[in-house]
Amino acid sequence: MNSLVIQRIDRIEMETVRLKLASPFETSFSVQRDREALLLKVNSDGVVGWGECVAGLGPFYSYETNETVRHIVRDYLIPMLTSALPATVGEVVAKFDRVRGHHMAKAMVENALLDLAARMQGVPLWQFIGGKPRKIMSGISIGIQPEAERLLETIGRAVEKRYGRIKLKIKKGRDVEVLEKVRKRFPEIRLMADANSDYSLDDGEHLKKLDAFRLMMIEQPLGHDDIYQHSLLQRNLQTPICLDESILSLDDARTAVELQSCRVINIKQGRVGGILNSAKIEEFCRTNGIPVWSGGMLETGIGRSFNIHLQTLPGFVLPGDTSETSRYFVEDIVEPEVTLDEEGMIAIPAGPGTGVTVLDDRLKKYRISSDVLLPG
Ligand code: OSB
Ligand code: MG
Repeated sequence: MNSLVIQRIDRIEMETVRLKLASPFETSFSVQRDREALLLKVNSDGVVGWGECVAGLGPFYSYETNETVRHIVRDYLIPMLTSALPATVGEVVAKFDRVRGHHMAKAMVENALLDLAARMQGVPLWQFIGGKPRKIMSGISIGIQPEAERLLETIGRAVEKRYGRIKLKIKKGRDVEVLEKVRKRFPEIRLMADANSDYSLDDGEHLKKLDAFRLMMIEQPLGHDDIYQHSLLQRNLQTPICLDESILSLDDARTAVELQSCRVINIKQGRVGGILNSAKIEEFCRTNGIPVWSGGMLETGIGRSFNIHLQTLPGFVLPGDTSETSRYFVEDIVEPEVTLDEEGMIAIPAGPGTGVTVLDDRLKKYRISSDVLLPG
């Protein structure tokens, strides 16, 4: 890990933007029509770094919300950051350990500092975190659709685009019949399902029916904070379980692997407290034969760029939830857009830091609030 020391931070701003989603995104826990994203802009000696928070408006995926993140960042993390300097990003993040939980808040600050430090050094983020330059595989996460025919059309377009795997959101009552239709129409695609904790152990017999559909994995079928019950379910399922919500740290990953609660882990850098923690989990999983992939949270181009750089680490051997920009938003706030090449792969944005540029006019157009945190 890179040891560049950040001497001082001159200015920190927290912004909120609201972007319209290209289409509503329905999961077992909510229907989302737009994305309200919290952004952090840090400035040191004229160099600017950006971070993005993956939290949502309400506490439905995790207990963190944009409002809890504003509070934790403003009242705890920024004071800890400024009193830690001069320091490396790793040293700053270590200070944040004193705050329990609130990983999404920590990740946003860490992201901005990593972007800043990599730009100060003039190197791309992948290099700064010890990755290898390579194209990134791309997967797509499709929300629950009101009509099966619409879903089949959407999958058809994704297959044409050459997405590396298709993930379908499922919930009770919207699972077996849907997957049956999809498998019938698309016998060969790499397919998986994400339940976002909609089931319980009592549904074990029902979930066994999913084994018939040759899914790559089923993501987070049981409790959002459960690891143990997933181990009981995994014993009776052929389909590999992938954990998302319940892996908040390296210790959680260790527990899950030890208990054999899953055979795959979804690493969302925001959920585990940032890129540095993600790299630790990636290394642990790689040395223990657990494939990982990078989850998404409908991030803008800022957050998405961190997910792209993260996937240059060697343990990311499965396509993640990193899709084309146009799949998410009518209009994004950064350049360049994420697009798939003819092979369905994503190129790492070139240039120092994340390599993406936040467009000032777009920021102004979509900004709903802005707060100067430093000088305070
Ligand atoms: O469970 O992976 C999830 C989006 C919001 C909250 C939770 C999840 C998701 C997705 C979308 O599946 C992933 C993406 O950004 O493409
Ligand atoms: Mg998930």
